[in-house]
Amino acid sequence: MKKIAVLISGQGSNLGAIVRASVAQDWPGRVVAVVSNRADARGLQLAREHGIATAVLDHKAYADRAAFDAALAGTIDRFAPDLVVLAGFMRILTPGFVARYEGRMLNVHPSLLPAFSGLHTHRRAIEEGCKVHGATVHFVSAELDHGPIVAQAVVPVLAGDDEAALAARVLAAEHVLYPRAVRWFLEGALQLKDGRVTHRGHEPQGWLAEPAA
Ligand code: NHR
Ligand code: GAR
Repeated sequence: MKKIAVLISGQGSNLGAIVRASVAQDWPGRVVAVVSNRADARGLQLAREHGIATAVLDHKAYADRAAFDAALAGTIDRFAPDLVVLAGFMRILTPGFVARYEGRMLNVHPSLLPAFSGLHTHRRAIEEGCKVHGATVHFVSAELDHGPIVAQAVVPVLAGDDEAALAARVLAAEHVLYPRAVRWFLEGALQLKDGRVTHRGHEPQGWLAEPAA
């Protein structure tokens, strides 16, 4: 059984989607640890309810990013994960940290990369008059939100959408997208070559998200 460590900062709905899918679909891997930089992250409660080990490392308790990342790596490595999953994790990671987990760390970003890297993606997509928006799962590289793209889901931007409405539509799409991408990784279905990711079985890696029921 492969081991997954999930890093969170907030509600952990993507964590929940991954945990549920891993059990329901009997994946060859399970979430064994959830690490948060915030003690009040809702996702920690969810992890405890599933009997998953948790750890909290408050980034404000460390002198700088390098010190935080060193402590974070120490915590993660105690669980010897095969895969590190960022799920709403809000701290930029140092190149040293990223190198340690190269090719085995995924992130879900709430935009169709390379558009809108960074923060406030939904607000920016509305301001630009975009008609579609979405989410991207990518391998994490040292350059923020620029790692090799694994999968993308597209959602419409509807007239009258505010930031919250659009964020909710993207999040629902993430709950399908991210578990699928993580499963592909665990199955060994992903091939990373020359900065591009392909699915060995030629499954589509991008799609229009189903509208929520
Ligand atoms: N680290 C590296 N090196 N590369 C990536 O691709 C990363 C990463 C760390 C996090 C997630 C990312 C996202 O999906 C992610 C990808 C945080 C920020 C940010 O500005 C930006 C992008 C992402 C995560 N964080 C502020 C900081 O100073 C803090 C913001 C806050 O606490 O609210 O670290 O969007
Ligand atoms: C998700 O939309 C994720 O893409 C985004 O935060 C949300 C987390 O939701 N990530 C970032 O903005 C990273 N900077 P969750 O905690 O319920 O999974």
